[in-house]
Amino acid sequence: MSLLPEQPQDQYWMAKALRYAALGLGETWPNPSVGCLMLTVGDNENTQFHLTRTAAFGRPHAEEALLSIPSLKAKDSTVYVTLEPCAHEQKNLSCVDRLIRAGVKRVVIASQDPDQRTNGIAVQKLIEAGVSVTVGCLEKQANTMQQGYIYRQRYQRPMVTLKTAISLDGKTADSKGNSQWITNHYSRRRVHLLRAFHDATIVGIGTVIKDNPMLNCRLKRFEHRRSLRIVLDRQLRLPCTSKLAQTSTQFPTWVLYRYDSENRRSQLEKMGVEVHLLPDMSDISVILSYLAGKGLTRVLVEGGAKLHSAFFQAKLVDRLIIFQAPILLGSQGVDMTGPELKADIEQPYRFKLIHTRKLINDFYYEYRQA
Ligand code: AOF
Ligand code: ZN
Repeated sequence: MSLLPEQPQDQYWMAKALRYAALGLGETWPNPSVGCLMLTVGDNENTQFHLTRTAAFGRPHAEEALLSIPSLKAKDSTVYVTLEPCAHEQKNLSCVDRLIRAGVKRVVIASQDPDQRTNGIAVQKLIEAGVSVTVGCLEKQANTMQQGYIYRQRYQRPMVTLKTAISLDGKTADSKGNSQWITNHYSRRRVHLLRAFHDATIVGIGTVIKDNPMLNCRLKRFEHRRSLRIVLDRQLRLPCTSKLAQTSTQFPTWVLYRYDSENRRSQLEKMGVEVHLLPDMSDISVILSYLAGKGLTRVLVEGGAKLHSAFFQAKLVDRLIIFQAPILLGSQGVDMTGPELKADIEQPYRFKLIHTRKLINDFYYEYRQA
């Protein structure tokens, strides 16, 4: 296999494709959100670029969408893709065959596809067809952007983001359990964005009973997003009067449960809630592998303390996002984790700070597992 080195402008174009692909996160599962950018030469010799990404629900793929642009002059073009083009044929041609058939001259790939039906095969096919191929352009950035998809392929689990809003003294609610207004408007908008860019938001049933949350994204321009809302509810206690149950035909809602109560199950199903019986709910990794089996690639965990503890304890928090407000809630307030989480200074749960942002009076902190 003979790969060619990067050229001077490659990173510039690939960065554009990556930024565009990132906008599709949360709506393409079970597929990755792939970005595809093609450089063509226009009538007056000027360079033009065309940019597509994987469509909502995963089809059409980015390359297919790009190659169906009317009057596109794909012959002898250069194509940038954030993931190796697929090599498996289903009803239609695979993306790699489409690119070859279109006569593209060069393909620059950020990252190889961990899907065994494609891994390395597409690269080989392109080379054999006489296309110049470069692999690894902005690979690290691509792997971060596509982490959810890569984790589902490699580890059979989605990538996990845990988000919480705390006071200066680390409390998520006051002594009465009130938590609605800890952080400001800007922080809350960011939370809505986070929901939109994840495939699902997960909460424990305790949080649903206490806060009666909606867990959807209510930002203009993102209202069409339909991220799943998932409740971990061992005993199927989700009230039919909860906002989640009441709005489940509008915003897809799943309940994962362990102990059947036929009456409650059929009531919830009639309302539009999807119920999933799991043989074991004590182990977070079992739950995550079940969700990966259903196609989920990125999940957002939003409380409560008990669920946070379980995710931390299982070392299954890939990304931790904290919004911190400049208030004190006192020692009677609710902690971010429950008493189940045991740690000490010799062996703390450690994270690496990768991003901070000031949101007027609040702070946004983003960590990765160290
Ligand atoms: C591409 N371009 O935009 C995406 C790709 O179920 P299917 O047939 O849609 O195939 C899913 C696989 O396609 C997925 O595992 C990954 O290998 C690839 N995704 N490939 O060429 C795209 N989204
Ligand atoms: Zn494809």
